[in-house]
Amino acid sequence: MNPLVIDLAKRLLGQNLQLHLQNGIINPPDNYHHQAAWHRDLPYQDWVISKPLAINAFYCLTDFTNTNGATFVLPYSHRSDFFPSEKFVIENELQIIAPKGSVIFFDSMLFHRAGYNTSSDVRIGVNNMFVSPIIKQQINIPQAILEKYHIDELSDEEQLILGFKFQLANNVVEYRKRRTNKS
Ligand SMILES: O=C(O)CCC(=O)C(=O)O
Repeated sequence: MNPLVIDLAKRLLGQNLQLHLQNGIINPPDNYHHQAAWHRDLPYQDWVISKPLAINAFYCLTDFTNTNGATFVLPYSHRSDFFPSEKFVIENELQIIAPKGSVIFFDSMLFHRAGYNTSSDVRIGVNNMFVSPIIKQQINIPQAILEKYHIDELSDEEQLILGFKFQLANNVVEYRKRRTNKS
């Protein structure tokens, strides 16, 4: 809910957006990391779009250094509908060196990967992916939240970000009732 992050996400995605997923990154020394291959976070998509549909806010909980496997990105690759040549990758890949507490913000279609950790320390981060609500959540976050919280404990803004406002109607009547209430 960091207001700077939410504000930036809204500038890019519009006022209606939801959290698609959160994943923790634990990159231990001298270990293959399963995110070490180039990928987009809207996975397996070989198209591009003129405006972002999804944005990552990747919180660095430790320093991200050139020895502990800091994230590599391929600049501008979110604008390419195919994976670039090996030559392009070698010449353009960029490692994001960032101190603990930084947030790396990028279009989720940008090709990126974890680096190999040759240091003696674990690299840790939390990735938050925000999407236009036409993209569904990876898990049903509202349902998971309601196992612990009552909806009244959440502000309107929290309900929006967590996806409460974009749940599927269970049937046509429910859908029409929602539309009527809106108007
Ligand atoms: O470990 C990293 O720096 C990359 C993480 C990643 O690719 C992801 O969470 O999608």
